[in-house]
Amino acid sequence: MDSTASSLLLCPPPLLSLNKPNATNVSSSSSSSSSSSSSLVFDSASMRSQSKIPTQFIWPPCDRLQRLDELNEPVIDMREFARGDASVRRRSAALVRSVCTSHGFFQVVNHGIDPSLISAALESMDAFFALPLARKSKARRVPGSMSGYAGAHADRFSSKLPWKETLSFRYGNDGSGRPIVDYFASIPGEDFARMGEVYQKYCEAMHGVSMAIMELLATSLDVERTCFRRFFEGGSSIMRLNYYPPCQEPDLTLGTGPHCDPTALTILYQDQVGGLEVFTNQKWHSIRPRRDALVINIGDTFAALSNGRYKSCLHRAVVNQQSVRRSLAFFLCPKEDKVVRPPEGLLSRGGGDGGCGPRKYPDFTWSELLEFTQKHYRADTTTLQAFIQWLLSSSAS
Ligand SMILES: O=C(O)CCC(=O)C(=O)O
Repeated sequence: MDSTASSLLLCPPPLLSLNKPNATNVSSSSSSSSSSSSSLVFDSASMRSQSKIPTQFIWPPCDRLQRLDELNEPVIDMREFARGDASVRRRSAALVRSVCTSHGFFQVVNHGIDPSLISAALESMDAFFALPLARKSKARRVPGSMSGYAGAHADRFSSKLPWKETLSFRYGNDGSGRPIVDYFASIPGEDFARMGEVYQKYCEAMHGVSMAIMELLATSLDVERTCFRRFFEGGSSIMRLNYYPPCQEPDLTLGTGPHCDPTALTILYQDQVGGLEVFTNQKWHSIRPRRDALVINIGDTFAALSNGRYKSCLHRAVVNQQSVRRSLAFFLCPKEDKVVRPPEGLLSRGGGDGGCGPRKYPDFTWSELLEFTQKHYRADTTTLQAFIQWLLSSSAS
């Protein structure tokens, strides 16, 4: 993220208390905090019968600034990259380098995912989110867990709530078992078992795409082709289904607030409704949905792996008055104890020859960043900077 741009156009992050373990931007005195006893219940069907949205969903004007243009970046053809000759591969890598140094967003086509698998994943979402609240609540996320159903994240926060429902679960690629099938089987009900099969296949497919993209990113940074693939071996990624109901006052709220993903790489499929926006050149830009494309966002962990050469993509999602919008987000994560450190090939080049100069971030483990975002900090536009300050202050004390 471009911090200059964000300080000009985005709400400044709340002041942090940086003493581990109490560092938080959601401290109990903050309006962002929530106690489970006072959680708002997000029942969008009944909320829609009211003319106004509850105040907890109203975002500050600086976060709601209108988008201006569409972002029309060229898309990357993954088949061409995989099968093309050296000059084709160089061209794709150069394109990726240019967008990742600028804003960290691109789209890929010919990614090899069967369109019927994407349709099945969207249909399963429809079936899940159409269930009565009491049934969905059987899968409710329990505090401290990454997995489960959440309405507007009202179990964690009490202001700037996103106008959406989510279902999240983990996908481990250590080759043991079928974790998503097992997760869905643990939620009572026949329908859930079928959904587990769909999302197991979907995550396996997304993991495959993410590894191909890691090769593309390695080529673009001119480091050993498989170094990032190997880095993510045995990791436990996160899948999130985002369901955005229509909203009677869409200009006052957001479906997903402005943030950079703390994870390494996000692969997002958005349906044809539209709503994803990316911040670059000091403006918000809409991303026109493409049926054939997957959206790729660089996340904070990859920004650190590239020693800050690549930007973590600052993005948000808006809602509308008429239609439900759905997105499928796969967040690639390394193994929790993996030390996040740029590859030697990048560091040894220093600032010249496409290198990236002195170290920009200290070593950290993915579990430290995950814990920071789960327990101490609500992911926003400056998560990585806040995390590094927290890490440094805690190691100094
Ligand atoms: O729905 C979208 O387009 C964006 C979702 C997103 O940013 C997220 O789930 O973190």
